[in-house]
Amino acid sequence: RPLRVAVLGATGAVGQELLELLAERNFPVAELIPLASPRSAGQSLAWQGTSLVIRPVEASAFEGVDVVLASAGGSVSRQWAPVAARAGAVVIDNSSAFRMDPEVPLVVPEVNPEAAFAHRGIIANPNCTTILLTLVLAPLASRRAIRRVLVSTYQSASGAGARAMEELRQLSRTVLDGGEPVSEVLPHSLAFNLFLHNSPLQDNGYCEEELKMLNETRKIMGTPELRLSATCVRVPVLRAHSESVNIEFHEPFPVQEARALLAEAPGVELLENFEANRFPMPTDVTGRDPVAVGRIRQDLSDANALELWLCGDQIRKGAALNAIQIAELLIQGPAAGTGAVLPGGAA
Ligand code: A2P
Ligand code: 11C
Repeated sequence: RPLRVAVLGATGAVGQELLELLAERNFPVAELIPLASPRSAGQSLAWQGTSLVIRPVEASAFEGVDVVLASAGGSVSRQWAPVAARAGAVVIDNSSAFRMDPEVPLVVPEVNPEAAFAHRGIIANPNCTTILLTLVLAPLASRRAIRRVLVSTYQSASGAGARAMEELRQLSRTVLDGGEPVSEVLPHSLAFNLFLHNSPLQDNGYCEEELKMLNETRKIMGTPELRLSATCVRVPVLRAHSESVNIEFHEPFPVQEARALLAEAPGVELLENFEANRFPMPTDVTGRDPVAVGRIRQDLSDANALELWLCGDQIRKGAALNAIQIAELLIQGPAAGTGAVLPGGAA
């Protein structure tokens, strides 16, 4: 049956994409309820040829709601996700609030679909850089166990929200006009610049985003001992994240075999042309679903390691698309007997 769907944070970068994807994917929506802060409440929003009034978040907003797609930040989720779950909705939460809670599944549908069905009202949508990484690690790990991952990220402004994207446009104009760019959204101006990720630094010298990559990758892949070290960087790109990934196995992994696996992997697109020196770029994936991977090569310094490069749309697969795929998975139900879900399978 069609569902009553609330989008919490409907005016944000991810919220807007959620609305677009619900329409584009013909998600079975009986009623769409856009929720945002009191700043936006009362304003109207166009969706599927109708005009919807944005409502403020309050307990009554979740009555009779089947699915809440939440993307309004951690503190809003912490406050309202349990309220919505108690009201009987399934909350798919894009914030980091519940990701490491052992009772909350953390799901990338192509990687650990079966985990979704153990939910108790809240399912966490992973960090964007982590989603993109696991899509590429999982097919390789299914063939040979991973010993260690070293990853550097090149993260777009979209990861910091709609205001950061708008500010990148504005401050780029400021620089071109000879002015001094001053950021009000991020710690530094991103215009013609880059800086280490702006999440809080921990005592061990890593920032929160880097530790999310470690902890969330372990949980999604079901490998609590996985060794992974990340360096996360914010770059002046609008909405797609890139990652340079070094993956060490316990034995050599032939490049051709890895390439063939990734070419077939769900959610992944191989984009590599060594003759033309043409590999994934943020503009190749902007507004698109797959994670593009390329320049898969033998690590010259380690016979057991591969190097590769990937790009994925942070707002789509890194956030909104993954959340909607989780909701679609719940509608399909677990495939009988296996716990896995067949694409397009019926409940
Ligand atoms: P609003 O536009 O009313 O501020 P982004 O990540 O792109 O910055 O978007 C954040 C989203 O979260 C927006 O939709 C924003 O709504 C929403 N939001 C922020 N604070 C709250 C809050 N206290 N209650 C509900 N929604 C909020
Ligand atoms: C970024 N990945 O690009 C972050 C934003 O854990 O959901 C989202 C943080 C998260 O800055």
